[in-house]
Amino acid sequence: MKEEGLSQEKILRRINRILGNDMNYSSGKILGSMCTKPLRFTNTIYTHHLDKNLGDPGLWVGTWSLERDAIRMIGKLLHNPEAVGYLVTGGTEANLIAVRTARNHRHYYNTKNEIIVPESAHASFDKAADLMRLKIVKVPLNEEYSVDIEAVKEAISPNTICLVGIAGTTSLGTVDDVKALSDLAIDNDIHLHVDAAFGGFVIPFLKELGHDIRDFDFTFEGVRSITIDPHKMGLGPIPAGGIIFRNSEVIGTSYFDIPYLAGGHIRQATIVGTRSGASVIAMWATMKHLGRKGYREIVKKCMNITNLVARGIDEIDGVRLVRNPVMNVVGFTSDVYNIYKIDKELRRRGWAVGLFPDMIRIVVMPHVEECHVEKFLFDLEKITNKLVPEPTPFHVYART
Ligand code: 0PR
Repeated sequence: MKEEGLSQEKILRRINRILGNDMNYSSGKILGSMCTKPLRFTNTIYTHHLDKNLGDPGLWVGTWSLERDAIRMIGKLLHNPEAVGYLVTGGTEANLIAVRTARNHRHYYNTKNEIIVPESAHASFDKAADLMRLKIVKVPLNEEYSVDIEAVKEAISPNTICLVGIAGTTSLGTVDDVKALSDLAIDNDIHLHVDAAFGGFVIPFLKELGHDIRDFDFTFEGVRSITIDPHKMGLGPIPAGGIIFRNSEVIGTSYFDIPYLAGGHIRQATIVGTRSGASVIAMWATMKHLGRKGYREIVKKCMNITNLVARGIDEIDGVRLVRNPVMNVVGFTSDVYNIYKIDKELRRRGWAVGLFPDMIRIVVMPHVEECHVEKFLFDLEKITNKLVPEPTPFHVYART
């Protein structure tokens, strides 16, 4: 930092110049992100409340009451009016809190140490296992890319403290058989956590639109907690993740006492202390404003465009869908071309897709329009026409 500060105009000019290097959602080139542009209304509200800190909720009792109301709204979406929880920094923190709560269960604290997750689980579970020194057991997927229930059954041991099911996997958007997982969790008295970070704001609306998609929420007795992220398909601002518990008893072993706060003594189960009130207020307002109808329309548009992408990929020689999309996530691969080279060529043309070990992922978020997808398919076809057939060195998984 220099002794003398710069003028605001000079700084703004510099910011504009530097941020010119950022990508932006409106370009339509961001095809591999699970975040999107919030509504202008959401942004306006967010920027008005940047000083609100839910780490000390006694000072911000109005904001705090909006958080409880937002959690109630999300709880009802997940068929549980008794739900309790927090809006946190994202899916990673939400999953950390869930695993910690499972670990703290009075029957197994300090004696049991294994969590069972599908192979498709997000890296946040590796982080949780690492931070809490738990053993993470990864269970293979079946032919439809959801977790193999028989394999979960076999993996359960006297040391298991938590089963994880995913509703909207990071790679393909598939939904695990949460009913079967719930039965296993009840039979074995294990915490079942559902990671619906992405699918939580998609599946309920797909159901309302008549899609045949699996249930995943508190309707199943064994589900004790759910991650559902506003800053993905909830159209909330960053940061906004959600961790929702079946009831206050489930979360009861996870509180830390923080007695000295300016707003008075609280109990807190979040990982972070100081926490964005602006995110909570903006998210509450976004849900109130969109209502189920608003979300349904957004999901409908995303699915229409998803179907366009899927059909388009199907029609291009040399590439193929990994599976029919269940929600607005599309995975494709190639038996003819090196997909890492396809990814490289797409990037050269400005497309930001997701590259997984064996496929390329597209997420059709609300900022993706039909015209973007048409341009993308045009480029993809051009690339495949130009590439020399060559197998993908799947063992490499590096940008070539
Ligand atoms: N659970 C699932 C199922 C997820 O897909 C993700 C993130 C998380 C948990 C963790 O959420 P946070 O990132 O909020 O902690 N899924 C995205 C992914 O890894 C995150 C993302 C978002 C990546 C935007 C890229 C991007 O541009 O693909």
